[in-house]
Amino acid sequence: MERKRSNLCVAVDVTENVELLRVANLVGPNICMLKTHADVVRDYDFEALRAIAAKHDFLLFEDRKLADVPHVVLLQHATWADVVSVHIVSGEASVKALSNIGKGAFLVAEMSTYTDGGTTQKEALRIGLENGEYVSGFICQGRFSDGDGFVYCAAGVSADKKFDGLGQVYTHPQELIVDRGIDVIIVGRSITHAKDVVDAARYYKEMGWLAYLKRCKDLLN
Ligand code: S5P
Repeated sequence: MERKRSNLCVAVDVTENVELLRVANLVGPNICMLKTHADVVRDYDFEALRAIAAKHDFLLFEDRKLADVPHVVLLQHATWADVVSVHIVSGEASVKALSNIGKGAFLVAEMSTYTDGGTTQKEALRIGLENGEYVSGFICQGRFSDGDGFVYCAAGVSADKKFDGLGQVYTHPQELIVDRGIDVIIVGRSITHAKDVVDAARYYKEMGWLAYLKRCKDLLN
């Protein structure tokens, strides 16, 4: 994040590999991380994507949302990714099993479409603290712990939309970062479906980073 002065992750939800690589090249200079759903991409070529990630210096986050028993999540795991998302619905055993083969994980503690009022956050934090070498942070809608070294990431982010008509709920980047203590914003269609993808990525990168610096400054005062 510091190296690129960016706390922007772009969610590239497309079905063609050539389109994924095209968008990755366009947004690459402005992002710290790119999020994929590789299972929806036809002819997915992780080596080509890894080369673009190396060129533009960003991490690959495969949003697999692993949620099964240890034996199965070990088969499903995306070893090419720097970080994967993991649900905690099957308990700590699956996270522990993954920690033996994975590089990093974001535990899903809350979603943009649904919150259970904090129960899952509490359990995610407990599992995160127990498995701190593997768990890098959380997917959530707001920070729920301080001083633990975890990265708090939020999706369902847009500066101009509130809903997508299918159940997605959007929150403004400044509210998430300044008011709710989020570190990394995950922006999808507000960038990938913009008229000018490069301009949109630059816009969210600047807004996100300024909001992050403001929060850091507020913390020092
Ligand atoms: O709470 C969440 C967590 C995630 S990872 N809500 C989400 O929407 N996501 C993901 O972020 C979702 O899987 C999709 O890839 C992206 C949101 O895309 P957008 O086009 O709605 O911004």
